[in-house]
Amino acid sequence: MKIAVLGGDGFVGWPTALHLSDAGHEIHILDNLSRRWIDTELGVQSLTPMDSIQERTRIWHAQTGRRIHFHLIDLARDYELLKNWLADNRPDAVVHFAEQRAAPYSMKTDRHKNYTVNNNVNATHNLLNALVELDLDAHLVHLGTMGVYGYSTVGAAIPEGYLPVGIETVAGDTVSQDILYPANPGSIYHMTKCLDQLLFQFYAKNDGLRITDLHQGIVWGTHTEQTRRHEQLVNRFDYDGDYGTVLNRFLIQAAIGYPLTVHGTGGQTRAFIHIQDSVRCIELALKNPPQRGSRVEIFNQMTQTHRVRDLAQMIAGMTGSEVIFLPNPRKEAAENDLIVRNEKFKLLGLDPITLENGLLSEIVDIAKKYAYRVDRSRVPAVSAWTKDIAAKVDHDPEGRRLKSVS
Ligand code: USQ
Repeated sequence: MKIAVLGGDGFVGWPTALHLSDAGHEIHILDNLSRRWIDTELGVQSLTPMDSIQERTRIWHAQTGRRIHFHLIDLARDYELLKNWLADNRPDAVVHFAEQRAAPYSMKTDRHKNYTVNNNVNATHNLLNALVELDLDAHLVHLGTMGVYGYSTVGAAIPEGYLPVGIETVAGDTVSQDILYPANPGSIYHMTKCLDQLLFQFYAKNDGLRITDLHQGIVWGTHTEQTRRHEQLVNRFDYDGDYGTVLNRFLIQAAIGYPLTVHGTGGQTRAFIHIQDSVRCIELALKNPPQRGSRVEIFNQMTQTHRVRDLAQMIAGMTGSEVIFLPNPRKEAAENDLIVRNEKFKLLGLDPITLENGLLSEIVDIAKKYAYRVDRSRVPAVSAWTKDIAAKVDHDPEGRRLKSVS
């Protein structure tokens, strides 16, 4: 297949582009390189040394003989460029990662809220609009988030996208319907993915677009089979307070002798998936497109759930690190349970990678290898969800220590 990978320079986009290229597909990355600009804005860099996208694709070609093509396009702002590219290239499938993906970044200031909404919603809408305008029947696979559901704790399993409901009619009968699971976003970033869902629902219904939405959990790990092949194919690894996600942050913190930073009681339960499984799921989704005219296909792209404090204790047990409980900069439930249905990918053949000491140690080793690149002052998570919370959160991590356990 000819596949456009939108946002193919990012944390999941890059290993996906390599995985699909390795599987024999013709890959075109469309990216505005905004993630690299945001690193510059925040004064941080990936733990792993990343080459330019052109250099990365050159090395991939030298290693495998396969070409990955790169096109510098801003999907949210350059509608005509995007439309012309799609018209000229007519891909069979489009994988859409091209959104600002960090919840803390989206909550930093009013400017960051505006940027995240404008960028994410416009990128998605421009793409859908162009597909319709060009009569392009490409299968659209979008990377969504488990966060659209809001980590429900009602004691029932979260279904894969749709909730069967009974609605009482005026005649007193009960009519059954499947509705999108009620959206309950916890940040501006998560809210944009809820808005994406509605855009998809409309365009599938109105124009018959074939769309798959992947509700992904928190990704951990860094390498895939392809990124291991050469030092310069390495994936990015974020550890800073805005872009670093919880498990990867704990692993780098363990590697540099920084206390593991649990927010609140650490009773938050979240869904997780290894980066290798993430790219496999995208390939499985591409192989199983919905029929034209059918509703949006939704998968829960996660393999395990874990409580944040259990993860911290597990890594502390492996590495001897200290765990600290910090005032939570986010507005979120202090404790929640999370039961998630995820049979659909398993039925398609996914054999999940689970959290094991071996794998975690391997990542601590990567973290140790590049520990010299870490700026410790960028480790604290200081983006607060409300002005009230901001007033209470001391930005000095040592000063924020409430209670520590070893
Ligand atoms: N947390 C800590 N300590 C830290 C960092 C985070 O206790 O040092 C806690 C947070 O308060 C939160 C949980 O860990 O309760 C998860 O935070 P996270 O930063 O790992 O994940 P999140 O902000 O939810 O976002 C990430 C990705 C996002 C994706 C989402 C999937 O950045 O793109 O959509 O995970 S999900 O969480 O399932 O919504």
